[in-house]
Amino acid sequence: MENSAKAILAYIYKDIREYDEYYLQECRELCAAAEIEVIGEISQQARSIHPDTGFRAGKVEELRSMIKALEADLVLFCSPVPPAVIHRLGELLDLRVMDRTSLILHIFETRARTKEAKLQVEIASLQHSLSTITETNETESHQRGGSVANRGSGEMRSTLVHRQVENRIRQLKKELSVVEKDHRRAQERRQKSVIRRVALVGYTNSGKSSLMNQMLKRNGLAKRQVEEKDMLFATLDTSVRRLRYQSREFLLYDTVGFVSRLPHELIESFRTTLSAASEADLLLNVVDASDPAYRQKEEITLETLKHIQADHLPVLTVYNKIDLLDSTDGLFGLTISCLTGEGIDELMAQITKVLYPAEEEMTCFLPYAKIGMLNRSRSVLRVETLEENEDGVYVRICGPMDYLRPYRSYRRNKKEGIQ
Ligand SMILES: Nc1nc2c(ncn2[C@@H]2O[C@H](COP(=O)(O)OP(=O)(O)OP(=O)(O)O)[C@@H](O)[C@H]2O)c(=O)[nH]1
Ligand SMILES: [Mg+2]
Repeated sequence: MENSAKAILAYIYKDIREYDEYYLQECRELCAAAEIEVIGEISQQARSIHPDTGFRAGKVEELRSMIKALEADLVLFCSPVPPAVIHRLGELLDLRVMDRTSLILHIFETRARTKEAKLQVEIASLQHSLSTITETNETESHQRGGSVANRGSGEMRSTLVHRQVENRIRQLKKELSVVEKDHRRAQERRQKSVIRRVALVGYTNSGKSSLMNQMLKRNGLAKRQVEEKDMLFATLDTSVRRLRYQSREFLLYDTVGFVSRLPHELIESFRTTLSAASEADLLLNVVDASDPAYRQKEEITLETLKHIQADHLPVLTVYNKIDLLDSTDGLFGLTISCLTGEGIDELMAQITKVLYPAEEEMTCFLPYAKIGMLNRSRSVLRVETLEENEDGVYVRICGPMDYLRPYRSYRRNKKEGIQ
């Protein structure tokens, strides 16, 4: 799609209770992200969507005149309409008509930088076009009576296209599984290790990458910063960094942001990327508290977590961008600013408290042959004191009960050991 296309937003709703201004506003923001200029809007209240054109006949004529008067080169359907409607309305108006899913896919396409993200987006786009071809075929076949004898050459052609698209998807999935292999291996290694995992989730542009960068700075790892940018879907790939707070370690994952009703094709093909969130021990829901619609966006994140089967995980809600607020009254959660650094230390303390609850202390004597145990659990257990003698070391270790269990048989009071 050419940049700065001029679009008319189309919206159909059943009744006034279904009219969702927030949802429309989000569509306008998505257009801005795709550099599409919204030059007009048209909506209709209707009990059902017209099976051919979405809008009823009179509205279609109104839309036609609007297109002419405003010189629009695109109609974007914000409300869900069947792909066949998009297709036929486009033919009828002789203009590009697209749905919201295609718009989001287009934004992802322009943002994808790595091979993995590019493949994931291409698969999602092809899956979406496949559903369009299938549905358009089915509807047209139904309208013509559906028998094989009634199939026209157009339908045969689309069956062929359907097959070609399927083949291409198969080929791309193979390529993707090769690219993802390394990531999966690293992920499996991390799963086996005892180190805890924290994932940043939240609405797109809420400040997830900025938060990761703030935490990296506090760990003296400013060089390992990730890209933060004032744009929707700046991050499409997952980045992971090892962080430490008061000698407790955890892995922090920064990943793709959410919007409402994230297309299922994207969720499906970004499954490996999103697994960073669904397999974490703790999620940080980063909310842009300066956004008037922050409550809806907070909810959208929780909804999306359900879709990716991550809603059973513990979540800490983090209200970001408080430097833009006069007051933080009414925000029940952690309040931070990635711009000024306010609240970041408290957040890190809170993270480690959730990750490492119920800590215990134990003094043990470890013979030198067993000293490797300490290295293996170093990321979870803290060594408070360590004293060597000829046969081994006396250590006082501190950490979660579960992780201290293997040390029980070495438990020794220092006095006992000396005697
Ligand atoms: N004023 C202010 N701006 C912030 C703060 N945190 C982040 N930003 C800005 O918000 C914009 C988005 O930040 P990112 O960190 O890229 O947001 P994200 O959640 O990673 O976004 P996606 O990767 O696109 O989902 C950037 O322009 C940041 O500079 C903050 O605390 N205060
Ligand atoms: Mg980001």
